[in-house]
Amino acid sequence: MITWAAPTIPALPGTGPTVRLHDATTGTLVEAASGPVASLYVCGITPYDSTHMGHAATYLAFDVLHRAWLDQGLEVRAASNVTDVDDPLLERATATGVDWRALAADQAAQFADDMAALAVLPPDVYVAVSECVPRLAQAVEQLLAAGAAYRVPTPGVAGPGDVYADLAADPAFGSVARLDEATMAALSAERGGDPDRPGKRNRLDPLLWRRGRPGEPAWEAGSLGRGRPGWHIECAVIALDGLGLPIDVQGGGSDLLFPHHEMSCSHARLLTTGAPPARVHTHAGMVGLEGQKMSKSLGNLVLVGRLRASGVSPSAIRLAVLAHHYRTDWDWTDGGLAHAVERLDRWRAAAARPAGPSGDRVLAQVRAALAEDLDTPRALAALDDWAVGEGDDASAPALFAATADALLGVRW
Ligand code: 5CA
Ligand code: ZN
Repeated sequence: MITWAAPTIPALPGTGPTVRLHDATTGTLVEAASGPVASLYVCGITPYDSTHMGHAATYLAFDVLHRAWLDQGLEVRAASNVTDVDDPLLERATATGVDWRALAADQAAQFADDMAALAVLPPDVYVAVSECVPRLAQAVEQLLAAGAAYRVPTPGVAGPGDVYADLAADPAFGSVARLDEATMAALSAERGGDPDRPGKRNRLDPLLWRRGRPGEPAWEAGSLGRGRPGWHIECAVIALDGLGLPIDVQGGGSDLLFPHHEMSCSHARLLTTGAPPARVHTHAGMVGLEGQKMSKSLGNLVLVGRLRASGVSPSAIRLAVLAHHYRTDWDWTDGGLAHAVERLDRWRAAAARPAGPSGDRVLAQVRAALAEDLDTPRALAALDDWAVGEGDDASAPALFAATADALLGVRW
């Protein structure tokens, strides 16, 4: 997939401290990168109804991590997928009478345009499912050959059946989210699983390959028969091929911890050495609207594109999001946006002064806040303090502006 133009990042003096992140598996703060090259996989969009503020908040959270890593002096390798072959997208295409490819292409372009406007650093590896079906089919065949997958007859379709992963083949299954059986069953049913499908060995076993039903997109895939890949295998293989395992950080929204990240890690382990595929699992909280999760299925969406079209600046959108700690669940409100617009005005005016309080100090405060689990509310408070403070540091206004731009992607 073609990504979007990278924002320019102003140079800052010195380097930032080591970034530590909350790991969902252990519940502790851990060093986010393991060496001079940090790798990040963020689960990408299913391209319809993009880009809503929940999507934006997730990608902004990991963009702040990306920026903090660069500031730390690390090289960053980032990868993302585009789930352009999946049930909800296909259902939407059918319901609206649009070809699924046209819907996906249109919405992926909207997403790229919004990400560029929001100054989100593009991933180095950006792959859509439709671009890698033969490779995904090969991974499914590998799992079948290893005895880690099995076939379930497909009603009404001749030839080999659908393929499911056999979770019993993976002794480490469950080690990512560490949930009990009942919670796993409930979440699986809610989030794309099919616990009641007859013929499965375990209710949680996830789909790896779905034989083509009439009217559905399908690819010829040798011994698997015509069909399409399941969801979790895409992220396992795109991360494995694009970044190599283990990656440092597996990211996405908190709705993906289970089953998606549990299953994609399970697939990745079984495709490789059995070692943990990601060192750290970190999730952005859910953005809601009037008390409900913002989601395509509920249709309660605030779209970045609509806000931009109404004249809201992308930096104000970034500030409205970054005012919340990335791991909390929060509601998008008009008041929150208005506050962000005011804050941006205050910062712009403060940076236009001939001098201000120490620039080195505010840079150090922002760096320290971000290094501690991306504490953007604390970083914003430090910048607020600078903006209302008095001082005679003539280089501070420029450093203040460069700090906001380089580390938070906020500019004026
Ligand atoms: N294509 C899959 C991931 S492989 C998917 O979940 N797509 S998505 O379009 O539904 O979501 C894209 C990203 O935004 C995911 O990381 C998801 O966790 C995140 N996300 C979705 N809704 C919200 C929300 N309301 N708040 C915060 N993040 C959200
Ligand atoms: Zn994913």
